[in-house]
Amino acid sequence: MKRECLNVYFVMGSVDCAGRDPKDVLQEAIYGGITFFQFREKGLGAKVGVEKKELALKLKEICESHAIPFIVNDDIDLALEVEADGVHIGQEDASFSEVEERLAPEMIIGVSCHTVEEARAAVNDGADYIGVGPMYFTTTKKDIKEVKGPQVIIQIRDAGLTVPLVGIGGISVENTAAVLEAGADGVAVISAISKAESVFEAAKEFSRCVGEKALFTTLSKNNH
Ligand code: TZP
Ligand code: MG
Repeated sequence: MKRECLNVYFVMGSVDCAGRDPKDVLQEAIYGGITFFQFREKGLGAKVGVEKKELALKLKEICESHAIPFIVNDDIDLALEVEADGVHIGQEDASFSEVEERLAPEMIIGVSCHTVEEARAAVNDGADYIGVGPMYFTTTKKDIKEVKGPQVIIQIRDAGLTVPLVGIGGISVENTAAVLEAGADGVAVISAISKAESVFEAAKEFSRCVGEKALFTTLSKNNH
């Protein structure tokens, strides 16, 4: 996969939308410039069964009509049923080999990593991209591991791992530059977009931030 796809990776489920319709939230985020989407239907009040599948299908349709990849968090059955573009798994979810075996070969597999060792293992397994965090404190995920900060991304890059990578956890427009400067290709964001007063403006701001960084990197490469 192209690493630019990961520039602004929006992650969301119905409970993250501050009472708004997730379809509207996703649509606005797409208009604002997100580049990747993960359906993460988790937490208190999250939809299950048929309702979860119906929502997944609607969100997938919105993504599809804007050529935004649609990834399902930790639910291989659902990903297959709705013909998602891929699956995202955490360290406590199904094993990489099980996921790989069940998915079609072209489907994307993303893995959450917290350390250099986990990142190396994910790369050896064949992960298409990794999500690294939590970068900063967050209340969105209840069982977060120790806050790592952008430092862990620096360590992963220093270890020679060039895998497409996003930082996740407590990411805001203000701290995006630090995450990118550490070596991330993009940022994965839930609440700073899904709960923003204007989802459109928030997504647009992230998109501008990541775009500026990309431009700066290209210019400095060309000057050296
Ligand atoms: N994985 C690590 S932190 C996190 C996930 C899913 C939550 C990120 O949410 P927010 O609102 O962007 O901090
Ligand atoms: Mg998980």
